[in-house]
Amino acid sequence: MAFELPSLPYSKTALAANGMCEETLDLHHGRHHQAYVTALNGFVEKDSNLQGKSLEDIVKLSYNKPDMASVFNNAGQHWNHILFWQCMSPTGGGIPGALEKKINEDLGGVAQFKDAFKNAGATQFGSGWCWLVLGSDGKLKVTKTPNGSNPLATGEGKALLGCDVWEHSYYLDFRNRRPDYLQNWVDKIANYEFAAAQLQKA
Ligand code: MN3
Repeated sequence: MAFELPSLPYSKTALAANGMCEETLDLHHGRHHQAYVTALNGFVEKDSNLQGKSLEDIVKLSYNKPDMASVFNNAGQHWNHILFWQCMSPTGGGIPGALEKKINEDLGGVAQFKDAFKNAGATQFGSGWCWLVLGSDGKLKVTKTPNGSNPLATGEGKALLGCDVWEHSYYLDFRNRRPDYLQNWVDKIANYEFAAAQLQKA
């Protein structure tokens, strides 16, 4: 069973008013994410050890294995983008009470969380991701990973929210201004309802 590109949970124009234009979503979903899925399926086709494995299993078994770097990059990026589409919403930006309380307890407040998240994304040198993670100690933390890596692979915890800081994610809307993309993302695009639901399920 080949891996498939999931549909976006909103239309390609749905985030335009919030700072992510149709062309960004069209290219990012239809070209970039599709390319990771196609490449991953190509690797699975050629390697019987990968056949029948879940995406999560492939991410974990290929992590930090030099001879599986290409498999990991594409599997990680498929996993990351499946999450990323759900982490955005046309009605984003509002933080549900239960999540806000947890952010206040573990991260010192919403402003501190947003600063830490923006800083993680802005200081990820080159391509990568920044995350809001529920650690194994039960506390929220903000982390970053390079390229296609993620908290599932590193074992840092359960990802509640992930933001793509590869240039293809923001260049059409914000040019080279990654900090502005991140500010806009945490204020207007981030789907904290989804993050709260992930926290609830954990
Ligand atoms: Mn991307």
